[in-house]
Amino acid sequence: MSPSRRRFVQGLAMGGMAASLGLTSRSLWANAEQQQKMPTLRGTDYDLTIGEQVVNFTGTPRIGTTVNGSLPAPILRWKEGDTVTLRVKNNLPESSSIHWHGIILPSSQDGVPNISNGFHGIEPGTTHTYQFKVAQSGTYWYHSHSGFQEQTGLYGPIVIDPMEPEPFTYDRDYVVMLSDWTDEDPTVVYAKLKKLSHYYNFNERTHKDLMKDLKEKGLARTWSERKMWMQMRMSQRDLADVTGYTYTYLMNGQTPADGWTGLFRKGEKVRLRFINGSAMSFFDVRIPGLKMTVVAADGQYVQPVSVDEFRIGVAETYDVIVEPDDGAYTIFAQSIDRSGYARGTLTPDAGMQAAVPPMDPVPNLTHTDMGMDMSAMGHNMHGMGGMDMKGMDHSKMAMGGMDMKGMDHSRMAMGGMDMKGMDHSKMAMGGMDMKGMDHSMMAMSGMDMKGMDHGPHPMGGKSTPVHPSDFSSGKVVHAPTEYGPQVDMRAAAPRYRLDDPGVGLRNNGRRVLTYADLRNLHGTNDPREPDREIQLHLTGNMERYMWSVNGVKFNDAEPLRWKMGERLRITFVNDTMMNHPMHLHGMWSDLETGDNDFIPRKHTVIVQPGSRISYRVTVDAEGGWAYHCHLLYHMLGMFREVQVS
Ligand SMILES: [Cu+2]
Repeated sequence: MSPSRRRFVQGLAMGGMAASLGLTSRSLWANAEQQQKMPTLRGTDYDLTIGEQVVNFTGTPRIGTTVNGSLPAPILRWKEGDTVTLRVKNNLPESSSIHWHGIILPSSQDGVPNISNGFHGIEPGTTHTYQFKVAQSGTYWYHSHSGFQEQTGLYGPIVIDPMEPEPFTYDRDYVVMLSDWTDEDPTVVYAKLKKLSHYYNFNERTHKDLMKDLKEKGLARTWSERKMWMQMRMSQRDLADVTGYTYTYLMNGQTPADGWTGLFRKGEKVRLRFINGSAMSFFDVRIPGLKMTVVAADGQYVQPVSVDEFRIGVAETYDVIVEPDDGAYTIFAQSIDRSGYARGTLTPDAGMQAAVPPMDPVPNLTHTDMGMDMSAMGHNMHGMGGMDMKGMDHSKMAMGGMDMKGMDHSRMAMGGMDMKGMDHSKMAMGGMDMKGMDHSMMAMSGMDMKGMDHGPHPMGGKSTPVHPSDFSSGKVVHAPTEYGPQVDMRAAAPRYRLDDPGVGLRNNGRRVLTYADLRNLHGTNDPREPDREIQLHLTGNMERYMWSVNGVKFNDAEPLRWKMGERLRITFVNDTMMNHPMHLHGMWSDLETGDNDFIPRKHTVIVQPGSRISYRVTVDAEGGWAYHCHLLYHMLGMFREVQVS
């Protein structure tokens, strides 16, 4: 197959649709611009048909899941204040559903089978009608909440025009939907992950890496570092479960070979509505040569912030405004593990393209990402590797009557820090009276334990009551259900890292957006303090590809029961080495960034590995709601039902 022929086939995202339009390959080329446009449906009344169709992203025809013959599904363009009616016909041979992601609506319209009130999915051959009032504006999306249909194509953008004029101006408005496509059957992908969790991960460090480390760091340090990672049975390259080995990354349904094209005229301001509609992929997005002004996050206006780059977790959305000069620019979205990228071009001329930058090097996870911030411990782990912990007098650790013998120190010996062996239940950070504890005593052999930050308060002798607005002062408690073979790691020192751009984006010379940059444009919507706090630990056993919340998988978990009218603080602690995009249906997540006056609202929040993060939820929507990690293959276990009454 000639390169041009191959490119053509790869770019032909909608084989079936093109055929139905009666277009030849020649006229398809001529209509390249037309094909670049995502189909858009407008108004208040919609007929959507979910079906199967032949698609071809890689040169091999496959069956995709489409809406009205389109993959991604058409852009739905609503107006704030309208009541929309959507009749969804299911032509698949299996039950289906559509969930309106980030849309505030009654539980019965949310589209999650067996959780949304009275909704049990759309059976084959039947039509289900959704109807609700559109109470918000901005950029959102919709997707199936049945099986693995989201992976095979059932996702599409939602753009809601506001009633009030927007707080910024622009001349052009494009949706940029990022997604991941695999030629494999998603059930096969999942089965492979269950058998071998790193099946798709070819980023494991190589012999070449080892030689490089030996040269740069010397034998002792290299050995101790490697030993530590091995003892923890962890990989520094657990960045993505499913990678470019099977994925083709798409921008508005276009492969990197073809690339999506957005046209502009010189002098125009262009609004780009980024939506991550992937099943599993985080993207780091930049447009070399252009600053991006972030104006909305998850559909909600934020105070404009100018950046070079942002990370977009699965299910998040960001609106940015760019002001291109008279040239072509590449919209470059590399996957978090640098195994591939999605690509598009902003250009004044359909025939003009810009250079595609090389991908950044594959980053290594650090101790920060494990919830063990060794830099905060006064010296890094390398030093610990050579430290003789056996000689340490453990009796000194029995501080203020706290029996530390229960903590298995033999497992801590050397750089190992075997997280399995480090039994936090014995440390009972939660209920224990730590007042009498002498911190100076904890400085074990020069290892500053202050860096093992269980929060500013809990170990500090102060008994000052925690002010509810101080989200960062809570204690970290590992529940008893976190102990067992279902959990292979617990973060020892999970820290708030709102200003951390995350693994692979630190100190890269570019101005990278962080959650600390997000400030609500109009001020905090609900200034009430939280009435109570719920701590949810994101847990898993990576080796067995088991995912859970507080060590309990969805099937074994009781629903979370919340009361109408209460104001909650949810604190997530990520006890794993991966980013999890946590999505609460039906209610806003008011992200605590430290600025109480301008709390940004989100529907999906990335919880970085080994970190914690807090948001407030005003419980204002009755009924059943889904609450889950939006990574498709984590979701089966890392999921909770919420019942509000
Ligand atoms: Cu969702």
